[in-house]
Amino acid sequence: MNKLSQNAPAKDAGRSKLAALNAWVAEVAALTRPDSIHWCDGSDAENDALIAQMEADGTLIRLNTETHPRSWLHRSHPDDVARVEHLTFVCTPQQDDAGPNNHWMPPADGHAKMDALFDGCMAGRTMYVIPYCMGPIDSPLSRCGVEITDSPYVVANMRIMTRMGAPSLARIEREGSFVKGLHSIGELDPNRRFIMHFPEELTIKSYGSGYGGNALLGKKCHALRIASYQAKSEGWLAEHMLILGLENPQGETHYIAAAFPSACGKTNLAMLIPPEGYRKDGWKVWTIGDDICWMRPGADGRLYAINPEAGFFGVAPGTSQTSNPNALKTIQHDTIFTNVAVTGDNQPWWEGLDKREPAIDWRGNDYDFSKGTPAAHPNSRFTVSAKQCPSYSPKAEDPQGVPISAIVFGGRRASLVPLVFEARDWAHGVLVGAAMGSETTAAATGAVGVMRRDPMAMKPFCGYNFADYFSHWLSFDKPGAKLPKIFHVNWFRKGDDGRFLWPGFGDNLRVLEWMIKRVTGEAGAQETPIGNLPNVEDLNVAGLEFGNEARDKLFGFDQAGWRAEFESIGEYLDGYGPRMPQLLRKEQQRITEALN
Ligand code: TSX
Ligand code: MN
Repeated sequence: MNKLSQNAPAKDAGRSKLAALNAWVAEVAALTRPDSIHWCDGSDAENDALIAQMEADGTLIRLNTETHPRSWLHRSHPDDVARVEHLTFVCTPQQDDAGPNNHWMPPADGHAKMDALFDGCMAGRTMYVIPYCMGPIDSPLSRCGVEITDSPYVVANMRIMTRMGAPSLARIEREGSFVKGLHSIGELDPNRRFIMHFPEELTIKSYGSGYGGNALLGKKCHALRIASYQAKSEGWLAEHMLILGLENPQGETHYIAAAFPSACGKTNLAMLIPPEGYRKDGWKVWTIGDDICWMRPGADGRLYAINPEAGFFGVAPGTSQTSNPNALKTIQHDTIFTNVAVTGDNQPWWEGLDKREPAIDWRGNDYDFSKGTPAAHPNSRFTVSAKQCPSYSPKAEDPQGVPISAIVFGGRRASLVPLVFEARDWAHGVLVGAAMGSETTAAATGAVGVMRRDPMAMKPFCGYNFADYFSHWLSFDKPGAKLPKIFHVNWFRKGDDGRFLWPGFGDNLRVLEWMIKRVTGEAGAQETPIGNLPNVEDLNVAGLEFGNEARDKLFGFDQAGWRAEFESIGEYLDGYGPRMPQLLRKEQQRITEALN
């Protein structure tokens, strides 16, 4: 190493709880052989210097300073634009512990494979040591990690997405334990790209990608895969859920956590603006988080939740003044855009934003409208601090977390599944989550309209066997527990003519209102074998007009269709083998019988 290690903890830290961290950093440096080591303190000065360096070398391009102050465009390698599920592994000693829902490798093989790739990979580069905290820095629900990376773009993003720097290092020194994440962009060769998790060692190794979910290790790798594993042994839940607060005209706020597979508008729901009539009456929606929720039972038996993230890493395409005005306000300044297009006057642009014409596409080429390909990459992103969101809840920083009144599962289903139903009890709700499915959109796969099951929207993110995960969920139902009610929603039901039957967006508040009124005992429902459905009069539909078809399909129950669905659910659950909890299978059988 030809440069001093900047900002490194004092030498006497060797005798403190930072000894393990210092030893690991030294071990990684010996393997990857960087020119210098920079310990990130999270300060403005540090960020300014990194940004200036990235602007100078072209990693970041400054956007229009009048319309988007202090905002930047990053163009990733064109082969490195999304998470790589087929290269993502969970390395547990027993394959059964990773389960059929994960790619698996024995830990020793995983380490050997990764260490060979990391050997000397940081030569000529700076190695950044990023201490971070997932969750409010003073919350008992929060957990710390340290990411080592050779990407300054990762540092700038981690600074927005986590509580990064000196306060986190201090917490690590107090607690001693932290998740170790090692990342290198490597050669960006898709054939030499892996993301490996070692849950028992609280370790992540990611090589060959600079893209968000593969490189910002605090997010999917730590806060979902590693945390879900920790949560199982420690009695809590790490979930792929948004969290919002719904304030009624009496000033009472109920908190809702909701899991949806991709392309269902999680960020839009988290930042929902109530319809005008509701706003006039005093209803408000508060955003706590748009992607990840950590919850655990409190002393009163309720589940208390925090958002472990400090920012939004949101999909840009489709974000507009009609779909999400709060997101647009959030990203007006101090935002990093990745793989979006730009207009002639250097403003960020993406499909669905507005009617302007982009000038340059996400690869940096002149945009050619006649080719028919999108100007922004379909998975292009914004990275922005949650504090910039107009609806950001002050409770998001509360170390105690917020009590959850309702858990919502959902999917994109053109047929069969009604607008909303309520699970009868916790075990039924767990089945509803386990059976979740969604139809693919062009953005995800190219094959449109194919139903994929994605239990609790955790298929790519659960760090252990799904059968054990369902058992863990079921285990929360015990004496003294005051669990939230569980619901299922479908904003995407279509009529025979292929048109969406529910207006969605702000009008989804009507559905949230019904849920909360079910929780407080103020709203009615009709009992059916699949759960409790609102009668049309139980849901406030004032100002909306529905024909008979819409009424039937949004609020009705198709017995024959559900019989077939429950057969398919049974087969799906059997695929998880003998570890599958009997209670879930019994629940599936009970409903199947009621349907016959
Ligand atoms: O995010 C969505 N939500 C949740 C909003 C709080 N989207 C966008 C999905 C892609 C990410 C929706 N799309 C929703 C929805 O509730 N509903 C729909 C389907 C839909 C699309 C357009 C219209 C109505 C429904 N109406 C018009 O275009 C006029
Ligand atoms: Mn997500």
